Amino acid sequence: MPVSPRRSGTIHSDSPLVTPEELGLAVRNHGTPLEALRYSVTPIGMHYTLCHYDIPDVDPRRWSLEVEGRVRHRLVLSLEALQARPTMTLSVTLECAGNGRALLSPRPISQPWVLEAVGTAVWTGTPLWTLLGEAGILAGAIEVVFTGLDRGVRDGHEHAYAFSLPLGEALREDVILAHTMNGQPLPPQHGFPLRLVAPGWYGMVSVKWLTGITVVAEPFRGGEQEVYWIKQSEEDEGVPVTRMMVRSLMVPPGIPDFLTRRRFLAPGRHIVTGRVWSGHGAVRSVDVSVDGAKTWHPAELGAAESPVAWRPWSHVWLAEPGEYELCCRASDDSGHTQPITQNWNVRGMANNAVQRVWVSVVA
Ligand SMILES: Nc1nc2c(c(=O)[nH]1)N[C@H]1C(S)=C(S)[C@@H](COP(=O)(O)O)O[C@H]1N2
Ligand SMILES: [Mo]
Repeated sequence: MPVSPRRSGTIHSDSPLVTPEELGLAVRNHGTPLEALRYSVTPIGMHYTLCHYDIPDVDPRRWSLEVEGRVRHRLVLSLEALQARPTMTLSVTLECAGNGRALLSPRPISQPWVLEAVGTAVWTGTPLWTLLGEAGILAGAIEVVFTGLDRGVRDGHEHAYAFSLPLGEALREDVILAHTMNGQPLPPQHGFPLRLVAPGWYGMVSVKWLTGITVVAEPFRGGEQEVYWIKQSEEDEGVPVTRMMVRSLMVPPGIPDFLTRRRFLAPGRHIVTGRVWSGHGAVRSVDVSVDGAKTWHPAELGAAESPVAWRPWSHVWLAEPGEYELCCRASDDSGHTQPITQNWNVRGMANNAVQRVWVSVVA
């Protein structure tokens, strides 16, 4: 019995074999290959993508964005009107809250991310706070709900993809209504013609195919919001998934075995490289281990393209013949350090445990 019976929520599996449903999701939603961590800006097509339902077919001439709810003036904007507004451009690292989920045991059955659900793009669009300012926020407003054009069914309920931000977070100067990704119109899978980009937060709130912005006076519990809770059990009240936990990843060194991805490397001096980011403040350090997280060596940190984009790191490794388990571990200014073992939770959210890469150094 690989799959445990469904109680009220998420199904889990102790089996190393993925289910046909997980395979179906994995082929629709691809990750960023880890060797692409070499690019400070992930090329379009290599950037991970997650679409819960189907990618909607959007006619940009008929599409519009509506701003409504607890606002003085309801606004309806065409794509042309949005493109004509003042723009900002920012490099932003987005990570899916489910990144690392498939490494948990038992594994929550959902999109089976290993470690590749992260990427950095240069987003251009109009700052959200200016639009909310024009609409005029009324007293009592506490959250802003973002609704996409895509619809689906979850636990028997049909709904549009929607997610909210607390009002204060929505009014931050770096939140973008983006129509351009890496200098090109948004590709269909990344939200054409318009998406939200909320830097520092896990990806679920950066709503694609955005069509509605609703300012509300009650906590929003619709759309996908209920899914994004960190709970120890189905009965646990839990805490909402919000900003990205600190994480570092390395480009696996050497060359891989086709199936196992175990690495092979010649002895000598190697520069191990990777990227590091956090949604909870500046990154403080990255450490590298070659003995499976027993001993650590500080890595060198490079500069980020923006305060909300990942930073490069590197570490010189004098590799002698033998078997190694490489790990990287980061800390941020909020006092968080990546855990060495998994922090399990029911839905497999925000698992930022250290990456492990097995390397054979052979002449
Ligand atoms: N409308 C809509 N927006 C969405 C999603 C979705 O399925 N529908 N997926 C979310 C999730 S879970 C993530 S991690 C990011 C992924 O963005 P990307 O596909 O551009 O990398 O988009 C978010 N925005
Ligand atoms: Mo996600």
